[in-house]
Amino acid sequence: MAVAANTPIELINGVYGRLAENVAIGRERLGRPLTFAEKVLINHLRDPRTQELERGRSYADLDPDRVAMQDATAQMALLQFMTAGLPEAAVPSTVHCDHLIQAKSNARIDLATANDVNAEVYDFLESVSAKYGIGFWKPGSGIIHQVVLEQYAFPGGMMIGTDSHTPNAGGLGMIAIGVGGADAVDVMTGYPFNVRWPKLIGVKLTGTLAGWSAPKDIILEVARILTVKGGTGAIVEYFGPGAESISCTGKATICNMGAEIGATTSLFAYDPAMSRYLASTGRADVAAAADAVAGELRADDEVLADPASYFDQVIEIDLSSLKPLINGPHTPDRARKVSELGAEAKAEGWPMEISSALIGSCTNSSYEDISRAAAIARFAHENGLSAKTPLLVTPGSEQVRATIERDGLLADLEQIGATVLANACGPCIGQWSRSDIAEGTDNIIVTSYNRNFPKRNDGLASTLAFVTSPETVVAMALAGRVDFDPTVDSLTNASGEQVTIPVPAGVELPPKGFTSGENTFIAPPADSSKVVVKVSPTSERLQLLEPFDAWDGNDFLNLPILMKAKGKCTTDHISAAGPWLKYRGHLENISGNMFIGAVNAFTDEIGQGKDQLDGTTKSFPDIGKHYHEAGQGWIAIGDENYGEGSSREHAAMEPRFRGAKVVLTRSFARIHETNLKKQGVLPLVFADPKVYDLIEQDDRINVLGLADLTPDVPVKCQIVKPDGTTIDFEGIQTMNDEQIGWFKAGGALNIIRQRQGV
Ligand code: MIC
Ligand code: SF4
Repeated sequence: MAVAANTPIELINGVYGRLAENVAIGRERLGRPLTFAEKVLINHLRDPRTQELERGRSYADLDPDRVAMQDATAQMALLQFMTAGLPEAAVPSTVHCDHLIQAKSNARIDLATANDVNAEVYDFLESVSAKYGIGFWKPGSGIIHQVVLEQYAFPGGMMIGTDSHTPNAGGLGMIAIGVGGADAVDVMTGYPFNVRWPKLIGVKLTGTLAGWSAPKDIILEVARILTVKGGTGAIVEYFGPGAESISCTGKATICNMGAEIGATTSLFAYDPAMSRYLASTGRADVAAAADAVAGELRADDEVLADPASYFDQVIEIDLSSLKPLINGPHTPDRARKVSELGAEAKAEGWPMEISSALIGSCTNSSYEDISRAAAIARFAHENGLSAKTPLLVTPGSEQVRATIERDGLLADLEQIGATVLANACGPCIGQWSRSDIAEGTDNIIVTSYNRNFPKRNDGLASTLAFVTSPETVVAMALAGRVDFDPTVDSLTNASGEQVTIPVPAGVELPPKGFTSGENTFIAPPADSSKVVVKVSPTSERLQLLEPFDAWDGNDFLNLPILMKAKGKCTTDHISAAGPWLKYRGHLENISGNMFIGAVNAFTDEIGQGKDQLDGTTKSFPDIGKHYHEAGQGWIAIGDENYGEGSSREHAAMEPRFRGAKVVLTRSFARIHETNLKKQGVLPLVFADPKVYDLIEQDDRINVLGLADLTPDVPVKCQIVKPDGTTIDFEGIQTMNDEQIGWFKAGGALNIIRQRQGV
């Protein structure tokens, strides 16, 4: 299959050609009008006539139009794909090199360094892409989600991506779902993508954004309302008169950060802003095709008139009264108005000075974002102001970088002291070689990113990170303080005058059009028979995968508790990023980070606990290694929303590799729960959350009746106390028959391998 640097119009026409018929089937089967998300989902069902459509209950088999993978997750996804025995990927797929570039000096030097230090991994990804008909975006092309929005996304399409912010493409009306690599392998091997038929949350937007308020403030407000787990199992569909007032890239910002509330995805209906974006990015043909079916690229009128009857939950936000927000630290749902941050910082004893300000990331690095940030910078320079903190800028893509350079926007930012980094994730994922602050020094950073978990940006536990809009970040960089509210406060310039920053005026799309910059795409060759995929057996960064063992048919008895996590335990806590990104293609080496960020509920220590085999205190990864070598299966216990954040399946594969049998929590984040199922680890949820408190360090856990696992029937479990007494409890499991099959086979990949006869 030829994979190009865009989605062929024939593919899009195919999707639109069957849309009306499938929507009619959906309306008839459900006996009611449909929301936009339902239309897109039904149009991608493998069998729209017979699949069950019960929200929050049935599992659906869907056929996405595309797969996208980024370099930090593609390695494991493609190592798994390689063991499946297929000659090429069954659907158009792409790999994007964005996560592995470390930000240290500037774009040119950092990219050259990345090409050098990551050569082995880039060579592997380029050759494995060539071998299996996958498009390859070289380092420097930009962040996966921005490139997908510019090149591949289309209204009414459906894709999956091995990154939790894949829903960014919802800004262009696509159902785009973040998944682990094993889900991508399903689709690339021609099997359907299986996901729970989602619940639907409707967000009605009225009014228009005014003053300093930006699209980012809408999603920060939604995060405040719904919290980090409020979107779990749901698609968030935005509609209402306010929706049309937001640019396509602004919509993408909102959908992108839907990952922070655990939503399956988020999307907006097709509208003129999307059409303008398509035309500006060289896809007027896609806009024309979408125009022809525009009536079905939106919710039915009845739904818009009476949303409460069709959505499981409806939230209404008046954009005209929405004030600029800033969320953090440590969690993206801790919101307050920018104007209130100073008082809160004082009350909490946080530093008042900002140590660094950063704009960019897949959430906020569009032309419009940079143009608003640059407008502030231009004004500041003309009025004798400059940044009082380091200001780091990561453009979202090579196309955005080349265009903002041509249009003088980068120069505007550099004039106030900004440093332009490579078109990559950089400090958003701990790829920030920061030397100005040492561990233990409390300091505040403000970013236009999406996540602000501890240690996420610079690896320092003492950094407090806040997320806000790019324009607010730049204004705060000029002030250098958290108690600055750009909507009312003024700044003193170099000549001692008071300067008030005017409301930043952005430009939705480049008036002279985009310029594509350097060509960074490599299409796979027509004949890949001569391509050799090289993995050195002595490599520290890449390791071929061995299939995991199948379940041995026995109940799990006397499992020691390797780790009981207290409070937030995100995938960053389970499998840290930053320096560990270099081992993303080497399961054994990356297992050295297993649970190093988790807070031990028995001791409050981070990353270490008691080895039950020898009674000593060790790091969690060392305990895992010891249990593995001793053949001792074990269990991990988690709190609420366990596995929040990233799609990285390493957070499931490392425990699996080291012998985890069960992960038992108060609740799971969607992608992580699926990743555990896919790898053959049993995810269970306490039927009674209070049982979590009864589990002590030296207890063991029994998980019984596994031979009779039945969809949705809770599993009988016991806490075994050191004196042999037991406490019975139930573990809820949410597996369907197919997923029970994955568990028994020792992971979904073993089933694919059996089917392929390898
Ligand atoms: C993230 O933002 O946390 C990441 C890094 O992009 C992850 C993917 C990864 O861990 O490689 C995500 O969002 O899924
Ligand atoms: Fe990259 Fe950050 Fe976006 Fe993840 S959230 S894809 S690390 S820019």
